[in-house]
Amino acid sequence: MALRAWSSAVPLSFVRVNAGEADIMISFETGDHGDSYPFDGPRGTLAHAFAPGEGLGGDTHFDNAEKWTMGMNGFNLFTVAAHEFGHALGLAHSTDPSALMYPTYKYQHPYGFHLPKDDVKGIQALYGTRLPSLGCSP
Ligand SMILES: [Ca+2]
Ligand SMILES: [Zn+2]
Ligand SMILES: [Zn+2]
Repeated sequence: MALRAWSSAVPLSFVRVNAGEADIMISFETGDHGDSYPFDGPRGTLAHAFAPGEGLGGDTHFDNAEKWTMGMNGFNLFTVAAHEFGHALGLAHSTDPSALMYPTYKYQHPYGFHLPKDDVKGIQALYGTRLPSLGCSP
């Protein structure tokens, strides 16, 4: 669902893969987990994702020490996943506080979620737009 937030804005389709080599491999990790970015226990770093590329590229790790929830207590998995998948797709942080790619955790309601304008602009700059343009010249 967190990936669909992005794919609704760009011509990408995502396949959910649990084994083998996927473009975006998702896992929950504890402490030092072999990628030279050890997690730090509760709070602090919640997750990280690697920009697209070979090997670790696109992989997304969640800190197993956090209290992950589907609601507003602890850290909402949808919120953090949506942010991290932005990185996995190649986006950097935004300075726009309303953006999903703003570096501070802010609960996002998963249902009826729409990708904020700044993120749509960012992802479309990388992957193009989903809707064909009408071909009007400016
Ligand atoms: Ca942590
Ligand atoms: Zn990691
Ligand atoms: Zn981030």
